[in-house]
Amino acid sequence: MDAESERALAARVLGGDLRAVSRAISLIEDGAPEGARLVRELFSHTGRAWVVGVTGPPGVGKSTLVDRVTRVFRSRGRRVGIVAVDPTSPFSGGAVLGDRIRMQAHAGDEGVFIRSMATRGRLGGLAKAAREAVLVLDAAGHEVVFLETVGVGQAEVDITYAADVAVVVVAPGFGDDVQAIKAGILEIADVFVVNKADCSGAEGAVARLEAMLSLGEPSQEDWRPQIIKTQATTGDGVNDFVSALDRFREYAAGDDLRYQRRCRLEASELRRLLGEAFWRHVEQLVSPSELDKVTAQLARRELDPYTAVDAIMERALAQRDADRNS
Ligand SMILES: Nc1nc2c(ncn2[C@@H]2O[C@H](COP(=O)(O)OP(=O)(O)OP(=O)(O)O)[C@@H](O)[C@H]2O)c(=O)[nH]1
Ligand SMILES: [Mg+2]
Repeated sequence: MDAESERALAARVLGGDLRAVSRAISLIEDGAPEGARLVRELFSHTGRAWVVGVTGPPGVGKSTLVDRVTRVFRSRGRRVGIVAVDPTSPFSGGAVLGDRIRMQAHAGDEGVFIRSMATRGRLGGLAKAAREAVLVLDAAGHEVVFLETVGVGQAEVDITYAADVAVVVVAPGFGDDVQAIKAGILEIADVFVVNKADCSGAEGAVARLEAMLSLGEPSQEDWRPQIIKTQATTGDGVNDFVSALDRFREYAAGDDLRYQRRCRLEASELRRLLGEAFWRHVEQLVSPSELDKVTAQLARRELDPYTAVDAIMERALAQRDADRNS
């Protein structure tokens, strides 16, 4: 793809063309340089979407809930984007089918864009791809973007970093419900949902969450995470959930919290991109066999890792100076 067609694609994304959005996300998912250049084109047009991170154990009803909430935002005339990460988790094989059913529910509605992203064994790259997919949806004019992840590992915590509000969903009897959530996720939650309120044990799950919350540090000093009970299949409690989201949005705007969180996200993105860029630079400079030699020296304790890093850094910087002067 040449620069001109990339700019054309970016322009179509900005115009809200959903096929262009789909193509752009594919390029990003492939990790192609075109994806990075697209982000460059689009970035200044982003930052308007309200990003709702929804995470929780497999099968608790996250997709069903997002679907319900999407209907509410559609009735308010908002364009909604949904990025569902790891639908092929080994814990819930049927989820891709579920996503397909859900896409049918909004079929023909140009105001809803749904995209699933599989891990395909590259967790590190997934947080980046998900974050950039959100940027594309944002640039295309989606006012609300849901970022659904299965909350089982550190990668999901990282992904939730890209959200303006973090929602954790649990359900009674699901892998010990509350215990199944990774500790780090409890701390980032702004709103809790106990879904499947029709199933026995929902009250118990609420009580266990309350107990856990009283022990841990809240995500914000003066925001006590709310616990909402829902039955996503019927829509019961969904309005309460939307109200909780609205309240948090107001709170976050007033407190400049949204801006602070974005600073935190951009700081970590910047660090990650710098690391990647520096590593690419090193790879051009130091051959794989040389790196193998260093690795072997480290393993044999002939060299310590800090000295190794210093030496490589110095070489990279010296090379840059030499390139400049030539
Ligand atoms: N009884 C009951 N079942 C529900 C409720 N909400 C969702 N389900 C069912 O739970 C199953 C899983 O729902 P999903 O929405 O796919 O759950 P998920 O958390 O997105 O699942 P993964 O993405 O695979 O982790 C489906 O069969 C839903 O119909 C509810 O409130 N009550
Ligand atoms: Mg799902």
